[in-house]
Amino acid sequence: MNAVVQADITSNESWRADFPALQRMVHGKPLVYFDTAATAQRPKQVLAAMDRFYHQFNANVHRGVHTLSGEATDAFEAARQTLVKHINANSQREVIFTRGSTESINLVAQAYARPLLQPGDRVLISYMEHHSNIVPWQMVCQQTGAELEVIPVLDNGELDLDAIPGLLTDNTKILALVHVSNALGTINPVQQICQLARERNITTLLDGAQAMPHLNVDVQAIGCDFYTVSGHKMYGPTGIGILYGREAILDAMPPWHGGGEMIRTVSFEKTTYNDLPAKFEAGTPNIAGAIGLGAAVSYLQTLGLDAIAAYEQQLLRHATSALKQFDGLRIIGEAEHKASVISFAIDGVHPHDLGTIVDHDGFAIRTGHHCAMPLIKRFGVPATARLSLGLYNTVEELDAFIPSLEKACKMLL
Ligand code: 7TS
Repeated sequence: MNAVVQADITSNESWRADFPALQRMVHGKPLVYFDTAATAQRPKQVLAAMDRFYHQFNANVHRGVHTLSGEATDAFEAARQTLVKHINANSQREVIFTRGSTESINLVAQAYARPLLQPGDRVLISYMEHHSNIVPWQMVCQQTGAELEVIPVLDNGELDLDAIPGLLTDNTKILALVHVSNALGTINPVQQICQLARERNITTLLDGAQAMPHLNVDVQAIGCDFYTVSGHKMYGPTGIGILYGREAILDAMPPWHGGGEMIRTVSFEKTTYNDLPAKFEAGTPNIAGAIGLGAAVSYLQTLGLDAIAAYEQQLLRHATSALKQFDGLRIIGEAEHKASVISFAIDGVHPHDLGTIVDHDGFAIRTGHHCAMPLIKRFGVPATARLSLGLYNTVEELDAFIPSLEKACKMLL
């Protein structure tokens, strides 16, 4: 390893110190948190921003003339503006606060796709989707008579890019694709794929839940129509995320949820709707969550996503080469472009048993199908164990994991 790489690897001590939860012990051992893809830990900057809201200016947004309501509204809208800039949306009208990627995808399926789709139309997804980018489309296909088509995945965990042009037919109306796979770590060439879809007038939605903590995302450069974000996977709070949508499309869509905030006038005869983004934000939003998400974005910007990505890539390489030494261990997903997620299976060892044993050594890993059942089945295993690494993990933690894994295998084999 050269000097530059060494310097990068040891540079995360100050980052790590920002995460209070990492100080705790589990079963008498220091916690090693390898489950960031399920949900990340939060830095104190995010916790402080949310705390400030509740301690100092807790009030509802967009509706009071009083001081606190004004302050809450300003902080809420400032958070939106932070996200607008971060993903390079055109304006605040293109950034809708939702509960996260799941809700964002359901919003598009019900408010955009449902009125559009006709029997015989097609929705194209891929084999590596999280259930939240499968089930909403199955539901809307059942509602409309449209059909679901699936892009295959190759043995190395990459999308079968050669298959895509043939699947973009005249009947294909929507392509919904994950940007970074939660189960394989694969980073898909979304810009190239969105270009192919755009040439055929196919609307594109990207599930960005796992991309946002690892990559600089520029929705205009990618050229997608919709992009979904989950705050809790990018060091922000749970229960908050966004839907990015191109303004012309959002404008033409009917609202999804009805209620306060999304209206301009209401009478029993007729309701008129508010402008974007309020049209899609019925009810009191997760104000503290939005403020926390804004703080998480600012935190990532301060560290720099390029620096984070470079550091995580070193962790990924280190973990991959250490795991490859293991007899009977198979890494599932070895795409050329990967985020710091490693799924593996060990002959004769059930991942759940493995996860339980290493937990006693303080290691939090995820085991199971990772809400991607068709994909895990495609690789011929019932489940995998997954290490998902964040900006706070270290080489020392990875090195400590290997003896724990060895111990678990000795007990289980
Ligand atoms: N899309 C991807 C790619 C995901 O990884 C997840 C959650 C979701 C969508 C859903 O996000 P939510 O914030 O709406 O829940 N993935 C995982 C995981 O890998 N382990 O637990 C949850």
